[in-house]
Amino acid sequence: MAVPYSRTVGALSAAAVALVVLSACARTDSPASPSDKDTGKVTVACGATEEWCTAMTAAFTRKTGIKAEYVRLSSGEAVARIQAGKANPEFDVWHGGPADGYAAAVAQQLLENYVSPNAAAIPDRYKDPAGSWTGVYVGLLGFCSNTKILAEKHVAVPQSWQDLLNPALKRDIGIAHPSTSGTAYTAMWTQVALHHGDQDAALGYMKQLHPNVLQYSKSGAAPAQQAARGEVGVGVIFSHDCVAAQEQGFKDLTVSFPAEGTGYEVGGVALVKGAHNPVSAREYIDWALTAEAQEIGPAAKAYQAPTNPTAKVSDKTADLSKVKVIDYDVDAAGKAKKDLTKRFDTEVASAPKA
Ligand code: S7P
Repeated sequence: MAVPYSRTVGALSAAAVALVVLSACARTDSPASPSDKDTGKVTVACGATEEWCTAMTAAFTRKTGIKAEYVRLSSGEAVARIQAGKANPEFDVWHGGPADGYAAAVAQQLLENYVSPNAAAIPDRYKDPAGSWTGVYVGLLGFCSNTKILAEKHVAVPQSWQDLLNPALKRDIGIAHPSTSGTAYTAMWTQVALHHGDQDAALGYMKQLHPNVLQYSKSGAAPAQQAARGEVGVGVIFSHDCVAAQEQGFKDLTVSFPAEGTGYEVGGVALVKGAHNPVSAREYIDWALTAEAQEIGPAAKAYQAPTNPTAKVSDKTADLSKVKVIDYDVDAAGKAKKDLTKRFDTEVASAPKA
């Protein structure tokens, strides 16, 4: 039987009202309120590659008509910039970069909770239940080796954290500085986890590694380029950044993972406290959690695993189930970040100058 038009419209309207109510209920924190001012644009502190940040902000604008700008910042820089703008925020959203940086920002009250209705699709292990950050991708820490350089030194591709301490690798390792780089802090916290929470022992490992480090870069992905150019034999980076460098034509690069277990990142997205454009910012966050947004990565040579289980996964993305990972406590890592990086600055190496 044909359903009368008025009943169809009535049913649709009721469904629409229910959807609005449901979505309002889902936004348990920080709902858009009539007092929310918004100029219809969004400024993003973006923690991944320039190419990814450009692709993401452009796609968001295409989808919503909301103008989006970004500034690419390493994790420590993002926290410092958001902190510096606390009274008059420069950014509306932080997107990309390991979630422990977000947890560190929460400790400084720099983020506002926002539970996006789309966060329901994201597995619990990839989001803060209160909505201070929500995961958009997962990346594995690994070793990016230049096989030609290692062969010249008669050193095998490293298969463990212990292998990196080989004296034959003196000044032959590239790693970023944990004060500026979220990647390097992931490496630092991985040591804490591997040493059962003993921060002294973790710093002890970093001190042992120090003579093998050529230099501490500001940004986490830089050691992929150092390894690609043959300046170092091994870069300690997120494995997808090594894959991206291989794609640029650096065929001597190879990825390996440490047998003891490796750390991983959950790349986040979050609303900046006091954002000037909170309505557009929430819309950006909602969008960043969709499969559509998370499928953009590979087109920008970014091969992290999406957190949205319905997003297609690139065949260049590492299979998380095949790599031994440590139990990475994002919250604990974030809370410890300020003190631990300060200790690294004084006990191991000072942070790189801008
Ligand atoms: O290149 C993509 C990516 O590895 O960049 C972020 C990485 O931590 C670089 O930022 P830092 O300079 O702070 O280390 C990751 O979130 C992302 O997967």
